[in-house]
Amino acid sequence: MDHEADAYRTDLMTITRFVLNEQSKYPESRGDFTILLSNIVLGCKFVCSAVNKAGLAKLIGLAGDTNIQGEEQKKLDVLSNDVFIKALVSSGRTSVLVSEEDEEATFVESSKRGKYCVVFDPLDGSSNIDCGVSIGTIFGIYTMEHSDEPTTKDVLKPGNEMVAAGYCMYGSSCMLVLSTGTGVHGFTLDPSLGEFILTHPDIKIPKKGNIYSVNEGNAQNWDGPTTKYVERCKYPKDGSPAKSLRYVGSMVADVHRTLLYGGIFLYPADKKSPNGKLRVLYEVFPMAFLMEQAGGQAFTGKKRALDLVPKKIHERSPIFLGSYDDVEEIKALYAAEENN
Ligand code: FDP
Repeated sequence: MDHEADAYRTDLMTITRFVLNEQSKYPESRGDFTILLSNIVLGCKFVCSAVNKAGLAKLIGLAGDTNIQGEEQKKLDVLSNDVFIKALVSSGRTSVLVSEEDEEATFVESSKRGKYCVVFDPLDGSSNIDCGVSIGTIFGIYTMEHSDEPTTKDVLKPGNEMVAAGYCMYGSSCMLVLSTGTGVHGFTLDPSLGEFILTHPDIKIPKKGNIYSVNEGNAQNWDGPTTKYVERCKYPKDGSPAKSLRYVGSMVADVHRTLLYGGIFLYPADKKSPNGKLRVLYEVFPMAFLMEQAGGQAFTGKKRALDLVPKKIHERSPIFLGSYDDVEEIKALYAAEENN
């Protein structure tokens, strides 16, 4: 009998146990982060279950539709947002929440406030919802360093000040990938237990990959360095094999594959969107944080992504992230252009 495999199957490292273990390394910790995270996990489980039965429950389609009972249907992303906002407020551990779904930040009422600020996209990849392709939730967490009235300044901070970031991917399995600043760890939802179990400890991105991921339909509007880089992916000059192209069009799915297999994910600026498409606070920063923690890099075309200081909560930025060597190559192309 394979005792080692048996021990693995019976000694289940749930995400809560994992975070409690981490917390025990900090004697001053009072468990606030564990409570916050368990509310995020609850939101992810709810969304996972809603995504799985979206077709059956008629959750797909536009908000404003009415169902057979004449009740208004909530679009899946609106519903997900409601669930996350309520879970985060009721945790009693948050003060400022920024969601992709809400134009304004949410300031938690004083009786329910806590020391964390959470920026999130409750359901990213909305164009893929109705056809059942992988979508996800992305989140980043900051701490408040004061006890004054919370403002948006508490989240308009560089990504390198985040204390944790992660995403949950609703795909062929439901996976939550988390970093609290000490590496990246992946947990897979066991639907029969209703628990996220550690399945991918200490994820490291390969130093170089053979996949590039970009919306090539925008190619006619790209700048010189991006055009040159993608050209090199297809026609390498050094005799190495061409890279494969993979593009789901859901950031979580594309970044997840990049993290596990290596390679590069690009959402560059183009003539139509000079600041790119993806949002700094709840797309670029969390994914850049995870990439760096896994040994990769994240670059905006000008600087390290985590060093950006956003001025608005829904600000956008170009982003190139993935394997260390692949990002190094695009950095060199932008540097060369700057020196011309
Ligand atoms: P979506 O528009 O479907 O919500 O920021 C949202 C996002 O998806 C990302 O998840 C994804 O990487 C990107 O936009 C896809 O954009 P394109 O359709 O322009 O390629």
